[in-house]
Amino acid sequence: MKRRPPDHEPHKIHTVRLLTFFTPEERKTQLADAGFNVFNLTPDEVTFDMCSRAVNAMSQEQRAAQFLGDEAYAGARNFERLQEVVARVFGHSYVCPAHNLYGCLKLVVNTMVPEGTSIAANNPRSRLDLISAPETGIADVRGADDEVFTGNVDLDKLERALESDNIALCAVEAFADGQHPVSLANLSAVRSLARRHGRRLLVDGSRVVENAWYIQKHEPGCADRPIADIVRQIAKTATLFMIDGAQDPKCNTGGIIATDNPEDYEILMNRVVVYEGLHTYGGMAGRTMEALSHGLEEMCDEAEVHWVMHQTERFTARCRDGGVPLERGCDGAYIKSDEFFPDVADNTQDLFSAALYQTSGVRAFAPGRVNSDRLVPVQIPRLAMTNRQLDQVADAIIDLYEQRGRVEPLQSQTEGEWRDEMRYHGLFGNLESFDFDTFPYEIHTIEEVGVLTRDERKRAIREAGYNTFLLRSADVEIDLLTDSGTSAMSTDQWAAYDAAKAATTITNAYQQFVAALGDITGHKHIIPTHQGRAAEQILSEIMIRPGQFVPGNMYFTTTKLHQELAGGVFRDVIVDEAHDSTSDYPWKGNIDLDKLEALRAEHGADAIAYVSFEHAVNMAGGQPVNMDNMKAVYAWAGQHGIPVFFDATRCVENACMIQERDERYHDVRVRDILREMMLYCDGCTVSGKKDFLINIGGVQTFRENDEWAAKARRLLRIYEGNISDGGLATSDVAAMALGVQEMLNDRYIRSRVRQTRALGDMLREAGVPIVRPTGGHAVFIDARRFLPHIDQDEFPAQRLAAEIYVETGVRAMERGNVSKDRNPETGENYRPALELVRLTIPRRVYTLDHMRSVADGIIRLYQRRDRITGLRFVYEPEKLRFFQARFEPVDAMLGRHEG
Ligand code: P61
Repeated sequence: MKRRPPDHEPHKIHTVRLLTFFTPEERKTQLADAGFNVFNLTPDEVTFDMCSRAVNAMSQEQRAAQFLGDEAYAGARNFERLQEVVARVFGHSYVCPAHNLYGCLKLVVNTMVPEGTSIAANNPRSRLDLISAPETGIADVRGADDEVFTGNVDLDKLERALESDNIALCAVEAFADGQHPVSLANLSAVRSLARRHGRRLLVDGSRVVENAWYIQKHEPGCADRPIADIVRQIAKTATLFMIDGAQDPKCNTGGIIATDNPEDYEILMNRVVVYEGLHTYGGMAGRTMEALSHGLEEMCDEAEVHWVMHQTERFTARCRDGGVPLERGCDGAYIKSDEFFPDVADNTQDLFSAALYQTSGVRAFAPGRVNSDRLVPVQIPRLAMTNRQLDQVADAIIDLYEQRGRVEPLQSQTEGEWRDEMRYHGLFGNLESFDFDTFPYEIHTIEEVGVLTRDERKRAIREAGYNTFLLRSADVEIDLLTDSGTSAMSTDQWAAYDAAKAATTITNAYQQFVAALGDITGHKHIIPTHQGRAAEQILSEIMIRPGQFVPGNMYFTTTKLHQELAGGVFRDVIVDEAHDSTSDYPWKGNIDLDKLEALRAEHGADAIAYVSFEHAVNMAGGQPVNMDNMKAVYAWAGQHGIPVFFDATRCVENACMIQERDERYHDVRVRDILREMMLYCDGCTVSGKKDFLINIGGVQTFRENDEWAAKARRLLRIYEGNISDGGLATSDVAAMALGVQEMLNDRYIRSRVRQTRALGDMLREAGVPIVRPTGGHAVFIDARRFLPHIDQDEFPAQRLAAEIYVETGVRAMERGNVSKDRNPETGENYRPALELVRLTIPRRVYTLDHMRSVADGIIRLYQRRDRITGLRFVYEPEKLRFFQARFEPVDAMLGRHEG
């Protein structure tokens, strides 16, 4: 089978870990303090840590497993599970646990390599020689013949060694030194030879998955075999199979030796108590065994393996194409530091590491002994980085290579055996810095997504009545239904979530939230609510007298509903450009002051409850309001004694678009822009589920007015919960207190807004009609122009959202005739000017590769658009019909044949 490289991650991001970027001066200081040895830098001083051991991203299930530790001393449930998984994944009946791979090696050497014997190994530089007794010999039996399987054993050499060298054990490393894979055929031949001589075959499978991928790709007859199958065969071929928990299984530590041989198991089990711990935990915490069990099963997932290896190949190719001297690695590019600095005699590995850190903040460290090697592995932490980040790390290396002549050699100040002991004197070469332009976070945990075939998706959407709200999340591959509550929280937020002390009184979390948001907004009253609509209900009840008008810059469903429930009458006062999907006007969220004034002139100021002023207007396409408009509206309202309330749900995106689009604000931090915006209102309602980077929460603020705040708190007590939480869990308040700070990182918010724009640009360049300019949170497709042959009463946007799902597995949301509903007086559909499909981008969840894949799918659909038909209702609810409505294609026959 010929496989195409995957075009995006086969998962989405569940949790992120924030990254720090440093100025060149900060890096120089930190490097000098570290004695020019990057080993001495803490992770907090590093932007990208290019290491593949113990820093991988886990699945959320694996992370959850870390909270399921049975920490009993003997016979923990976690060990029982580990045994079951080892039997399933490796086919071995016995498991000896150890604290990590070193523990595994020590046990084997200690029990199975008697003094005076030797080990035949395909990696003479593994730790075997260090762990073994001084007189133990290591026979290097690696062959040099095979171009791909460079880790293969030379069978003649092995045979000679077995006959003459008093060999106790044959040791084969899958992907020896991270560079040399072995073939299945070679491994079986080694096993036969070893068996014939009555010797054991020990396989180090810490990188068994990468090795299996090479076998699948290159070994004859293996192309159609699943990775899991190949892994199992490698493991079964070994008499003793060991694996480092912190490598392929993506744990932070742990290790096991698996075997089918009861005598060997007995030997190990009796010795493990000496060095590691009892035979049912072997130096691992119960939680580590649980996470390891999950990791062992997940590591064989076909899509995950192909993604990891695609990243490795892509990264290596980019470095190589940039001229950088390197060798292939199973997990990255291994830089030949001596060729990188041909004129430097000593310490070229540490010189490369120091110079790369100086120019970019990237750390690549070559562990081990001084002068034992010349390679510096630049390894990719499994699943933790995006392709864009990796491309830029490769570019940083290429950049350094181009200015290598300006790097000054290091003078060692210490005599050490190990590289972590070294300290140097250095001179900072006059080097140009590499500036990153990526997400300021790495992936901490990932989340599974639905993977259905096209036929399965056709069935799913039919069963969902052609309504994407009724699809199961498990059937969706890339979920662009909403950016509401779908953000990935950071590890800092999770830590705060976990540590928060719950109470029904004032809490620390509440105080932190009030302090943080008070500082950001300058508003006196900060009142948490369980989400946006709770704040909207409270505000509407306090501020609206029945019959009063509420002018707003386009409606939002819940906002308008609560205004109407309080007896208000909504009036749209947004600028006309907002209703024209083809207008490039940059401030389509602005309020038209003439429309406002006309309303006042006709009915009087007293007839206006307040101005409902939304940032980055959702229904208009995420379109921003400019600062002058906020000022002008507030000034006008002040003159007439009319309050102004922001719907600040997407205030940070709005601030970011002001920074980008208004040259007066190009050099102003988003935080300061937001602070100014917050002057021009009397308070805000916010759905925290968007910009605040949380999964649940909201807030009501008042800038100064104590009376309104007292009324709001009274209603909060009645409808929602405590004044300190608005009905939220204390933990969620704690997460929100951090979210409001993280949202103001300029690098983050710019990458967010640019990601949305990138999707818009890809679609626009291919001719797909979208609302222009692209706003902050979503790309809106103009369904009337995409499907001009479908009448609006046959719901082109609804049908388009359904077809996008069938074509791509992407879930979008209708924002058109179905959402707008019927006019209660005439019973006719409103047929709004904007008949849109919204592709909404969750925060910190998807990458540029996901966006490219979404665009490619929609462009494919656009090419066959004239074969798409409309829909008719088969079920139409009375209120907010878009949530539950069901449809069928108007031409059912045609519908069945489509695509
Ligand atoms: C959304 F189809 N938005 O965009 P709550 N104001 C604004 C919002 O965007 C908003 C709320 C208030 C959603 C969720 C959603 O008909 C729908 O925290 C500008 O959801 O209560 C929510 O905040 C309400 C989608 C809401 C809908 C209602 O996807």
